[in-house]
Order: sequence, then structure tokens, then C-alpha cells
Amino acid sequence: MGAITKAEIGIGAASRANRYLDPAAETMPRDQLAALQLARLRDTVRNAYDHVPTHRARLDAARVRPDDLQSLADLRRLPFTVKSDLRDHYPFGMFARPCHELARLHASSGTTGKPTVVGYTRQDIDTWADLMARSLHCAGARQGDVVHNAYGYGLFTGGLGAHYGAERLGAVVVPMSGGSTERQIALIMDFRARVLCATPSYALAIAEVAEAQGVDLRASSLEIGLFGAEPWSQAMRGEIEDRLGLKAVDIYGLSEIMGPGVACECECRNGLHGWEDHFLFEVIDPDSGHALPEGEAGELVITTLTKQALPMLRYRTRDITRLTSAPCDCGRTHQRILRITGRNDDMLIIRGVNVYPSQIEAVLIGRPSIAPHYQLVVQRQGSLDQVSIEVEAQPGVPGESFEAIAHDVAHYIKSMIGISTDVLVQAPGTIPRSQGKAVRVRDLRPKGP
Ligand code: DLL
Repeated sequence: MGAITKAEIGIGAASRANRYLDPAAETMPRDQLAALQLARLRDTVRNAYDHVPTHRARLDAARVRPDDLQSLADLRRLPFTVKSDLRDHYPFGMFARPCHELARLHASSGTTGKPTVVGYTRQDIDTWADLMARSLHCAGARQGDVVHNAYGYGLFTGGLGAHYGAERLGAVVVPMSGGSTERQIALIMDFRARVLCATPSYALAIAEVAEAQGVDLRASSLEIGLFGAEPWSQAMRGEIEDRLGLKAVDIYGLSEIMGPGVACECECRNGLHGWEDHFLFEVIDPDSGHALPEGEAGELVITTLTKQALPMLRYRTRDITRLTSAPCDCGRTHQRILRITGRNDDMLIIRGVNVYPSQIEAVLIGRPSIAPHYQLVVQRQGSLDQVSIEVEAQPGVPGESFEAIAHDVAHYIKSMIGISTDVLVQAPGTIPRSQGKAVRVRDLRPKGP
């Protein structure tokens, strides 16, 4: 097959010019947006109060009735919801609709105990498809594009979420799922995909396999990647863009709230627009639970505004980020969530210093002789946590130099983040590659109190 230039891929120039998929919603003046949010918040609280006993009991305890909400500031009177609420009421106890009225269930396999189950009515699926289409469009995908979807299909929301959104956009979906990386590469080339949907770690695994096969994906039809489902650093973005020759766009979501498409970057790539006509976003201090002023880093809390089956009141995501409502050059009026630096659960406290894996990633990527694959191994030595970092040498780097590289990396981490770590440099290919969410931390500390 002859080489195709990116300009030859069949997308109408006219449709490229359409910046917004839903201009009225995406550029809604903020006062109108606030009025819409308040009306929808009242409906959501009513739905939760009338149909979910746990919400009703908590709202009663907080002395809040659905009709009491006078302004959006009253949001702070609502009780929080946490992940364990879903587990404690497994499988359907937090649903506001009986199971037979649902169209779909998804679930995430928790590391401990019962999975978290989420449900959707037909209308919820429809809204999700709209928001995912909006996100894809916001990232630069257009009607007629071939969208290669390497998010896992099944109970994980990534695969079907991106699938329905791409179909709603009018794109041509390749429902690939994760795995069979060689085949993925062949199909990206043969079907001339313009858009790749994958976790950032799997995108890198695709790049690596392509390079080993002698396939230059940088010269392929790929132009845009929608990467999310796990934290990734700006350095990782650069690495992926260099090796895949595309524009890497950050997309965020979580199954408890909907799935992918809760927020997405636009062409400015300076934070992810959170779709405020369907969700309310807050950032709180994770210890005190108090709302933080805009711009301060804390735990992201999300309230759904249109979900029927699983209304969520002030859901504590455990994701750490900041919000800004400063105007964006793209013209969208929706707030931006800045890059998620990590999850509260992933935060390591190393000799008193709080560290997220993504901070270490940002330091590792781009170091000479080091490949962008790593794992942090946490162990307990006496009463102290000890972190060792396993990294891989780039192919072709001689084994004799591993120790010197390790020394250099440890020194660099110490100077950039301020923590002392043991670094172990291993041969290329040693660290397991992900086909979905990468496992960055191996926690070998004893479990329990
Ligand atoms: O990961 C949904 C998704 C699929 C998002 C595909 C984006 C793309 P869960 O499996 O429920 O849902 O995991 C949600 O993943 O709370 C974050 O900790 C993390 N996460 C998701 N997107 C990002 C992102 C999907 N862009 C959890 N950056 C969330 C950092 C992310 N972390």
C-alpha cells in the first residue's frame, strides 16, 4: 500500500472548521449555565431523595429537602458520597431505578472485596454518548474519521464509552479493545485511523511494538490520541507525541459518575473542560472536607446533574487536581480541571514527603538511557517506608553502565523531588507492559493496621 499523507485522509475541510459540536451548550454564558445547573441540581436531589434510601437518610440527617436549594452555594449543605457506599450497597442499592428499567451495567473490579457496580437507563446511555461525542469533537475528532478504539471493552467503561461516543459523532469505529498489539498496528495502518483511543501507557506499548517491527507510526494517518483512565505526566505526553506522531489529548472520567467524557481537553490543551451542564465540580481539602478556593489543589468532588439511574451527590473522587474558570482561548465557557496529578490512594509518604507516582514519572521520562517504563516498589523497613524505583534501560545500552545510570537517576530524583530512593536499572522489556491501566506502584507493605 502506498504511503498516505495526513492531508489525504477523507475528512471534509468544512467539518474541521466547526469548532463546537454543541455550540449552545459549550459556549453557554456562565449565568445561564448556573441557572441550568440549579434547576438540574434540584431535580437530581429530588431523584436521590425519592428513590435512594441512603441518600434520603443522609439528606434528612443534614436537614436538607430537595426544595430547600435556593442557590448553587447550597450544594455545600449536601452530604458527600464515597466509593464504599457503592460497595456497601452492592449491587444495586444506590440505584434510583429498579434493575429492570436499566439498559446497562458496568463494574470495576476493586482490588479488595466486592466490585463497584454502576447502572444506566437508556437516557443515561444517550447522554453519555452525547458527552463522549462532544469530548471527541473537542479533542479534534470529526465525523467520518476512523477511530481506533483500544480501550478495553467489557465491564470497564472505556471501551463502550468511547465506542458509543464515536458512533454518535458519526465517526467510523474500530472496536479493537486492548491486546494483540501487532494486530492493532496493522489495522491502524490498513484502516487509516486518524484517532487513537487508549490509555497513555498502552499507547506507549503500541509505539514500542511498532518500532520493534520497523513500522513508523509517525508517518501513519494518526493525528489525534485521546488518552486517559490513568494519571500521566506532561513528559509522558511529549514522549507519546514524539513516538506516535500525533497530538495527545487528555480525557477524564470515572465509572461512578458516568465513564470517560466527564471532562476533556480542547485544542488549547491547558486543562480539561468539565461538562458543567451535566456535572458540578468542586475541590475540597481531603482532610477537613471543606471546599477550597478556586485554583487550590485538593480532592475533586463531582455531583451529577442529569443521571437517572445513579444520581451522585458530592461524590469524592479521590483524584487530586485544581479547577479554573478563567476563560479559555477556545471560547468554551465550561470550567477546566487541571491535569490530575494522582489519586489520594496512590500518594506515597516517603520520609514525610508526599509524592505521587506521576511526579517520579515526570523526572524519569527524558533521562538519557532510560526507557519510559517504570514501577515503584514500596516496602516497610522498620517503621519507615522505603521506595525503590525499577526502571528500564533503553535498548542498546550496555549492562555495565546500568549501575552508573541508576546512581545518576537517584541523584536527579533527590534534587528534583527531595526524596532518597534506590534505583534499579533493568534490561529492556523487563517491566510488564500494560494493555489498559498501568500498574505503577507495587506495594509490598504489610496490609492491615
Ligand atoms: O477510567 C474511565 C475512563 C476511560 C476515563 C477512558 C478516560 C478514558 P474508572 O475505571 O472508573 O473509569 O477509573 C476512574 O481513573 O478516578 C482517575 O483516578 C483515573 N483517571 C481517569 N482519567 C484520568 C486522567 C475510567 N485523564 C479513575 N488522568 C479516576 C488521570 C485519570 N487519571
